[in-house]
Formats: sequence, C-alpha cells, structure tokens
Amino acid sequence: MTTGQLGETSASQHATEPTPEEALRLYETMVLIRGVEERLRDDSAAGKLPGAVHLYIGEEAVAAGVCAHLSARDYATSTHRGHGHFLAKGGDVRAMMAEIWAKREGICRGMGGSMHVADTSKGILGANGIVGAGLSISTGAAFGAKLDGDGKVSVCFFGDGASNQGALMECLNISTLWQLPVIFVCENNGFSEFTPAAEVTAGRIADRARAFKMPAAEVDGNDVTDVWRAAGEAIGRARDGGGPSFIEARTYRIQGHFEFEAIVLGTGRYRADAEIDAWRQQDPIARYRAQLVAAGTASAADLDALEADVLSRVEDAVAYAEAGQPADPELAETLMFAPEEEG
Ligand SMILES: Cc1ncc(C[n+]2csc(CCOP(=O)(O)OP(=O)(O)O)c2C)c(N)n1
Repeated sequence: MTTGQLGETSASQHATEPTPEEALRLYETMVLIRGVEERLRDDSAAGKLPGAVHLYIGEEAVAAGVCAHLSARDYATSTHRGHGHFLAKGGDVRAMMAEIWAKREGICRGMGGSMHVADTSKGILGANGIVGAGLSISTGAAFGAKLDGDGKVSVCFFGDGASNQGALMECLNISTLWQLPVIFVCENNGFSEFTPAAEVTAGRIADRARAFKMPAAEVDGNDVTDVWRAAGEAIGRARDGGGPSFIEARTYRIQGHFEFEAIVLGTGRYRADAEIDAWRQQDPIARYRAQLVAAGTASAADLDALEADVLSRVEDAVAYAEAGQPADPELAETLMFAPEEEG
C-alpha cells in the first residue's frame, strides 16, 4: 500500500497482518474464484453457457481482500464482472453456477444470469449490467446502515471505466457530507471494454475522492495482503462512524472483456500479448501461495490439498447447474413486479 494516503482519523483497531487462519481463508477464496472462472471460461468456449460471461481472472485479490472484513449483515454492490464479489461475500457457489446456467435452482431462479447474481439475504445487492449503477445503490445502502446505527457498512466495487460516470461525484459528495459508512473500491484493471484507461481517464482516480477530503489509498490489487490491510482500515473507520473511504486497487484483467470478444474484435487488437504475459507474472494467487509457503503458514502439500478440495466444490456446482431445470419464463412478470394489493 502506498503509505500516508489514508486519513489520520481512524479510531478503529485494525491488524496489519492476517492471522494464519485468515491468510488461508484469503487464499481459499481466491482459489475458489479462480476455479469457478476457469471452468466458466472453458464451458463458455465449449458453447455450453446460455449467455456471455465477464471473467475476473487476475483480479481475485481485490474481492478476497476486501470481503474478508465483511459479514452477511454488511452490503456490497458489484459490477458486470461480479462472480468474484458474489463468492467472496459468501454467496453460494452452486446457486451462482445454476444462475449462470439459467436454471430454476439459480440464486435468482435463472432469470438474472451472470450479470445479475444477487443474494440480498447475505447483503449481496447484486451484479449489474449498468456501468456505475452500484455507486448510488451502495451509497443508499450506506445511508440505510447509518440510520440503523448498528455498525453495518456498504462496499461498492466498480471499475476504472465506471469512475468516469457522473454518479461517482454525487456519491462522493453526499457520502462525505453525511459521513456514510461506504467504501468505494475502484478495480483499476486498465481497460474499459477495449479502450485503455489512459485514453479515457484523466488524472489519478483516487484523487477524485481526495478532492472531497475523503481518505483514499492506492494499493497493489494483485497483493491480497495490501488490499486486505487497506480495506481493514477503511472498513474499521466506517464501522466506527468515521465516514467513507476510497480504495483504488491497481490490477489487470487477464481474460478478454467478455468471453467471445474475439468475435467482436475480428483481427483488431487493443493490447499486446507481452503485456498480458507480464501481468501473468504478477498473478495474485501464485504470489500469495509462494508467500504462504515461505512464511511457513502452510506447506505446498497443504495448499495442493486445499486447491483439490476447492476444485471438487466447483465440479459439484457445475454438476448441480447442469442437472437443474431450465428457468421458467412465466416468472418474468411475477419476479419483476410486486403483486397488486387487494381492494
Ligand atoms: C451505463 C453503461 N454504459 C456503457 C455500458 C457498456 N459497457 C459495458 S462494460 C463497459 C466497460 C466498463 O469498464 P470498467 O468499469 O473499467 O469495468 P471492467 O469491465 O474493466 O471490469 C462498458 C462501457 C454499460 N453497460 N452501461
């Protein structure tokens, strides 16, 4: 984490290192997200999925590091690239997989699909196909949390592209003015669809928050400990009534904007293979695995066993989704509108 950038006002106690148990949970969360995303990548390529998927491969440390500090009572809003946020926030992998496969057993009964996975019972306010829509939803949830007065917080994940939406300014303004318990987490993966951030995004994204005197940190989004530390500080401050914070996590999207982007791009290219390869060397999971082994937190064999266990959960989720019943289109009306009240 770049030091000295978070505000001085935090009254909360926050640890600077995860305990061994917390460290293994961070690793497990990242491995679960990666396992799901790689399986979706393969099933998408095989033509098995009913729609497009936007994958989070390479960005897992952000969701894992932030959500490790949240409970089901807290809120989180997500993006069109939302599987990782859903899983890190405690969403059920079977129910998410069935949703992506458009099955009745899905978390939204198969009517939402990949870009709308949500589970309000766990504070997962939803992935969202509208870029930047989570900003206002999260800020509203934080307002509700503040009125409840019971220490809940709201986290908003959004991309560098979304940081150019006007709604960000409105939300930075009102959350500062009303000292709302919201944490804005910008996942700066360098691209908005096929446009490099440098072509459409002026200045440093975190500076937008600093203009409101909001505590802002810029972290290595491929270093789960760095993310975890900044998030712990920001979330602790919000829980203690210290108001909003902003975290810009610098990371990289290894997969395309969405699977099948090659069909849209044809022979067009928007990034070099060498750039992707360079970022593969910064893989957040491989980096953390090496650190855990070097620190003696776990042996390579322990981590192999953990990975095998997680992958069997992914296989189980796919089998569950495949065996499910197709979504019922008749539900569209009843799920969309509240029933008319009698009299
Ligand atoms: C309001 C709105 N404008 C445009 C789009 C089309 N669109 C979908 S994803 C995307 C790029 C978003 O980039 P970013 O916020 O950086 O997220 P990333 O895909 O990099 O995770 C755009 C422009 C949209 N879905 N919604």
